[in-house]
Amino acid sequence: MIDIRPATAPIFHPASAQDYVPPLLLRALQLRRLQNVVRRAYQHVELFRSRMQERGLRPEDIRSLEDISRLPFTVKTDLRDTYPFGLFASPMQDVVRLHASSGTTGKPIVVAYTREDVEVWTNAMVRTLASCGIGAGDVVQNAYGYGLFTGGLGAHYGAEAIGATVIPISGGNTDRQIMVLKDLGVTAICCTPSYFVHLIERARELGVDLRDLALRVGVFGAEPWTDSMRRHIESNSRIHAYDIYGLSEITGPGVASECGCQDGLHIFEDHFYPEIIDPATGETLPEGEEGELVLTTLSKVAMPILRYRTRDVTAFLSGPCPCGRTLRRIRRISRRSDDMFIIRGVNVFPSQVEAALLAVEGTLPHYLIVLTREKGLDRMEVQVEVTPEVFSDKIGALEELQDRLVRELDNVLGIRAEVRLVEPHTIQRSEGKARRLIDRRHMAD
Ligand code: DLL
Repeated sequence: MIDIRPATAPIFHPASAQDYVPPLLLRALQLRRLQNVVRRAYQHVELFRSRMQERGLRPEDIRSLEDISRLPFTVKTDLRDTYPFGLFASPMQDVVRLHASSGTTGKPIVVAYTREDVEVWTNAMVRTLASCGIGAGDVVQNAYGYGLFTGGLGAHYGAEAIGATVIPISGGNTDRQIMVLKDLGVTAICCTPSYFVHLIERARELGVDLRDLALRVGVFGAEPWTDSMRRHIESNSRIHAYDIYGLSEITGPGVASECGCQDGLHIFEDHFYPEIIDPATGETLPEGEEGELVLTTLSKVAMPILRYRTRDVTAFLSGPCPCGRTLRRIRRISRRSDDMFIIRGVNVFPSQVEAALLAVEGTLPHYLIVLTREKGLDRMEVQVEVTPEVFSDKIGALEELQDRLVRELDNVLGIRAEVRLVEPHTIQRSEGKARRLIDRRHMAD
């Protein structure tokens, strides 16, 4: 049994009233907002207008929510191709904030907010924090990066607006993070899950056991993580670890959040309209089927986005949530469709590797997948750190652990991977999004 501090009584914040609206009212609101946003996109953004015209579509043709499927998709390259301001629907005079997200290649994408957009974003973050059980009186250590990344300022505005005390520490400087956690009576922390795993470990080295502190909630997101990782975090820190989701193109954090039930993330549907499609055909999938999440901003002024293909893979959860929220839930995002790699003909996602590794006792949740090609043959090596106890044990124990991991990976993935056990601290720690995969196969071509 995981020993977790009891949650405080559920917190209801007035901003969360929208989380409980009867579905019929919500649908009516969504339709009105969808019609507005389509009109705005059509009038002010050349790309949306020309794509709609190509389909013979005019804003008045959107008469029901189902009509959304007649609209064209938007993809990441559209944001790159129109860099920097091509998708703005407002003059710069009305834009009060710019953020940017650097992809792995080429130019970043730039996103814009009017004052009203910042208010909507803040409202979504207040509702996110409230659903994670945070309210006035909490002391929130915000270790998401401040800057062009949306995590830092997004969480900051939400935490301030909810009436909590915010410590804007940003990412990095781990020893100072631990001092602050301990000395300033921090009750909630916001950061990536991988960074929190690092904090737990470093705290232990400094003689601090997070289980003894006032910390009771973690608001984790910005990267995929598994339920096994949640169990590791909760049992090693005695906090409730919640998953929050968002992306710069749509607003930043605050698109969806878990509630106290920790069973799926509620989408703030009054601002972000979700669809799940078959990534191959673009067709909308029936409820419960796994596919690509597509989002339309319903309230964005400066940069409305129609049917954005997130590449994030999930499914709608059916049935009402015991928390009483009427907002639809999605399953936690375990992967991106473009995360997948193919090794010897088998499709593999990093999250499957994580689940396999954490199922075996003696490993730490620090791992790296390295793909290489030798004489035309793909090789997959999984480097994983082992606990200091295992590492200092006899050679035999290490070999046995290695065999167990190879077998577990074979079970889960259906292929044989090589496993390299490494000492604690060998794999580079990240202060933000962790890097789990290095693909060196192209170098051999
Ligand atoms: O990561 C916004 C954010 C900040 C979300 C803080 C949550 C907390 P981007 O840098 O634009 O924005 O990256 C967005 O990160 O499309 C997903 O692939 C991934 N992602 C975000 N949250 C989660 C999550 C921020 N909870 C991209 N689970 C998204 C899995 C996530 N993946």
